Amino acid sequence: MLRAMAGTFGIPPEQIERHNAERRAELEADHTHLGKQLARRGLDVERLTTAAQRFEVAVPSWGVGTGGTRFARFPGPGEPRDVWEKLDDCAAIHQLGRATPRVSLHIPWDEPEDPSALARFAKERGLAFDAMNSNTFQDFPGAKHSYKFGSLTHTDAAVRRQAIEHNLHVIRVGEKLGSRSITVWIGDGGNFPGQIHFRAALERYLESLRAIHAGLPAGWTLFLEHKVYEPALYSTVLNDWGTSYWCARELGDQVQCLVDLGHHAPTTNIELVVARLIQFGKLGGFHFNDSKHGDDDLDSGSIQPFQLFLVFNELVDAEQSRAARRDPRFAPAYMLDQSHNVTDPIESLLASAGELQRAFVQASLVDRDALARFQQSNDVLMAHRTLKRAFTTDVEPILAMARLRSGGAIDPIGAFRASGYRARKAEERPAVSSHRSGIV
Ligand SMILES: [Mn+2]
Repeated sequence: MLRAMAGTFGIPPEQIERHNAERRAELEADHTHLGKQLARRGLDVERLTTAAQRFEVAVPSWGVGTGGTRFARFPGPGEPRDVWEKLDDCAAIHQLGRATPRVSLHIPWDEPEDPSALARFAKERGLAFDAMNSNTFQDFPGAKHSYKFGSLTHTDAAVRRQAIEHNLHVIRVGEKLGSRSITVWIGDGGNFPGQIHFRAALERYLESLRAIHAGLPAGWTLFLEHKVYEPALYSTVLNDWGTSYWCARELGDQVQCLVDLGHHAPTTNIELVVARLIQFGKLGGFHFNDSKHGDDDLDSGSIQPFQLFLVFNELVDAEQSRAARRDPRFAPAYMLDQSHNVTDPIESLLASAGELQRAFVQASLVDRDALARFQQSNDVLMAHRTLKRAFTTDVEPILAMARLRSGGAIDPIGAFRASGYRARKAEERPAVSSHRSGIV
């Protein structure tokens, strides 16, 4: 269904200007004060504010709909019913937060009938497309073969061929949208010991990925996303970063590893995984979220903000010491991958983009010369405190000033609530009975 541009889209700019006018003087005072404090530490608040303005993370098309658990889903009023309405919500998020100019599409959940029309629609709203996501972890109407026992690693070559063809189709759609990458996550694995021959399944994975890789356009990147468990509960085929690294290396330069924070065992040291992949030249991107117990898909920075900071500490360190990395093109793709079950998805995505930006700016405060000296002299406590000093600095005035200077809202969630956007959408978008939703 090609929906005309019915109704109004976005937040009226004069509302954002009014919101900012009421807060600008206090923000300027806070920003100036923080600038003086940081100057005493040899840091330039203007440089940090500019860096915060440049920070970008993609939002997932499926993230603007209410998520759900395997038990229930509680839809919110005015939630988007199709990909056009999802882009409207993504545009509102970017309008207020100014950190999310790209959308990551999931095919076939958000399959556009006319990709060129969707690309124009997005451009009119100041948006572009990030990595494409293929889905071979569930069956869709009309499919000849079922993925019940696997997709790219299925024992039957015909099922593998169908899954390969789907990925090639997703790449073709992505080309029309201006995307430059595809993320492949599969649900393949086993629920019972003995069900799957571990090594044979991984060989089949590589063989299928080689076929997808052969159809990858020049300039594109293929991201491999690993996951330790779920939906397969005993074993998964691409279970961890080491396996992902080995496969990416086997497949070639256009293939990189993608780290979804929720796809690890609860005690995994994720910042160490990040450092390893940087060192080996294979860190391609992230799916950001947070968790307490497993793949919880909670909002980024909501449970373990220090872990998020430590991940960005590795990223900023790598950015600042180019010689330490093998890959000179180092520019990992950032995307949020969360499920919003009990909050307004727009508010959660605004908050999460802000949390990533915060972790990035805090990591930029780390005194790296001092840290290197403390590490060299084995001054453990001071090395740790050097990181903690950056982590405990309140950089909110930098984030708010970055938003203001980029044309966004000083307090994006406050501005969103005051705008009446959700109530307006609830009138324009009567609820539909069934709604595709999910999270990978
Ligand atoms: Mn993911």
